[in-house]
Amino acid sequence: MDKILIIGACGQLGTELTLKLRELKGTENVIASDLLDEPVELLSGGPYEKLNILNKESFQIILEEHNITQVYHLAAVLSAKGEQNPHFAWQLNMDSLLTVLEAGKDKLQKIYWPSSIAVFGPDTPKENTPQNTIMSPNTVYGISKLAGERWCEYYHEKYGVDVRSLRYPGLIGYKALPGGGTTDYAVDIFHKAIAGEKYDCFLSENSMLPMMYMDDAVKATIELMETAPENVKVRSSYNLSAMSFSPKEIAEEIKKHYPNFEITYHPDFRQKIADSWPGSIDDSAARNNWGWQHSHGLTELVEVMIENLKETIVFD
Ligand code: VAH
Repeated sequence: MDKILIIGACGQLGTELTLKLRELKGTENVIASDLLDEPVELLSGGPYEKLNILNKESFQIILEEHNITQVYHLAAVLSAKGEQNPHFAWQLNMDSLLTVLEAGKDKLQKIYWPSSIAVFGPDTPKENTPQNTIMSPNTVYGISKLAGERWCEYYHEKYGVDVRSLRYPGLIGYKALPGGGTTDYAVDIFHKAIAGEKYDCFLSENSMLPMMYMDDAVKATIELMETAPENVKVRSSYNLSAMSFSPKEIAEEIKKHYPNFEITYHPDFRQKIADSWPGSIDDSAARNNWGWQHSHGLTELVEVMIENLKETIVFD
């Protein structure tokens, strides 16, 4: 029986991945962990451990106490926050990954670690960005994710560690808020529109970025982790894609539901980050190697987000 530890379980992706894994594997077999004293409400129905993954001893104790066989290591400082605290972002993103990879040598059967389209940079081909191409990230987050991909492939080839990874686009869900990313506008915009408020976007209207509905990201993650090892032909990290849109395009789609919704654009420091990333991604390797298929495009995304958020947000 798999015993899974999720590090960073209370984050935007972690919350949803924990819920889905508990549904599939049994609540008691999925231990959530994060820096908080108590888990977020949505995760309060299952086992939780307070964990600072930079504390190696605490991590080892949890592995032993729960007989953990798999780790999903999601804790990281994202792109925008990383630029405000570069050295800490590098320390957390890198030291924690190496701690988990070391455990993969003799204690863990499988490891999942998320990468990002942030590994690409200004010199990368912008459209239909290939799996293997020029990678010149110019954010600490992107640099740490590129270095992390190299470490993952190194530990697999040198020590046989079964570590698997996906280069996520911007992730959009309604169960948990994002924290410190450049694509967070694509979640914020729904909360404003549904509350009847104007949204002031921190990116310019034509900033085209790869995006994905959270359920698709969770599905891809679990499918990658569950597929047979021989199907995992990329041990750095797989490109993953569903759709691309600009702030103007998602605003237009939202206006089909909220005709009076207004958006303004005041780009801030995150515009330079967004400009360094691709506009669209070629994920044919994931589709060919382990059968990846996305299910939500922009129309379906807007419908499902509004359907679920309007129950919880009061319209002014
Ligand atoms: C960020 N949401 O904005 C993350 C993600 C592709 C973007 O890695 O930093």
